[in-house]
Amino acid sequence: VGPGRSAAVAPDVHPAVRETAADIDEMRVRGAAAIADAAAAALARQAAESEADDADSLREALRAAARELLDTRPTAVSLPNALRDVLADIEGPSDAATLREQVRERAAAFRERVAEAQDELGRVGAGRLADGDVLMTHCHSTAVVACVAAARERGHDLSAYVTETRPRNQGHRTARELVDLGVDVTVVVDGAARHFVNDVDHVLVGADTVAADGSVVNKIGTCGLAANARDCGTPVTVAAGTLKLDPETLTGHAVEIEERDPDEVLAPADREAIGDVSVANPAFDVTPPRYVDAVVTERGQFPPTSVVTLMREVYGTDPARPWEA
Ligand code: RI2
Repeated sequence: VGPGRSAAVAPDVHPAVRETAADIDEMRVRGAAAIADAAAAALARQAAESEADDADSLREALRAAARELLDTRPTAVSLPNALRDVLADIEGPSDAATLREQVRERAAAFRERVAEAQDELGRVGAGRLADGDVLMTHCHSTAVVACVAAARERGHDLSAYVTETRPRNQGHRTARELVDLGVDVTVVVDGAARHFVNDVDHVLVGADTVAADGSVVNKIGTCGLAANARDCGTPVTVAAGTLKLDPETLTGHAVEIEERDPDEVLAPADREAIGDVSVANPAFDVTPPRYVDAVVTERGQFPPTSVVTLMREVYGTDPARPWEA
């Protein structure tokens, strides 16, 4: 039983929800946008196939499913934001059939909006890129790839330094996708970022969460990269749709940084060979707004100091927690 997971979990959590939660937990589904999409799809399945035959039991099953999903990765706010959206107004319906249909419709609309937002964000981000530009990126972000794809559609030639992104090497996926888009890619070890950042026109990264003060929570190593970029005068652009804005940070909530398995860093045999060491494996770090030039969203680009206004517009000031009874 993990944090927030009640020992009295409703028995009606659909196996597909448990599978999705395991996929997110073990990073077979990863990247904040993909996590949100998978969570919405799982809730729709829960609503459609739950055995509950009255609205109250269905509500309880949906909340239990939402809590299972939430218990997976604590940092990506796209997950609670997806649950907020799909489960909005679940208190309303008085019969199970109406509630089922409501959740199905909301999940479908949410998934469509997320896909459209990504395309729009790509167009906004492409506006910052010029023909011949050299980028540097870290980890794998579908939002970053969308910006590059839109720039390529405009006929811009681009090259990119892609960091491996230890310990899970998500940079390999970025490299493959950028090569498929016709970008001239150079893969570098994470420690080489400072060596090359002076030669690039933009650092372009994604985000897992953006806080109300414009701080950007992204893959570990992003803050060092952004600080180095600032030192060299290289602009830092963060591609992050409004799904990444954490409305709870408006009310002072801090973003929890996920700590992952030490085995991702050192295999048990290596650890044994080294001797008595601890391993720390935070998945994310926090880049302060002073290192960020622009946050690119589907609603346009913003300086990090304007994120708070956008956040209020999108989520209001009192974010719901529909997974709580
Ligand atoms: P999109 C990833 O985290 C990276 O930190 C990436 O920048 C971010 O999610 C956003 O990804 P992880 O899931 O939503 O690999 O832009 O730990 O795809």
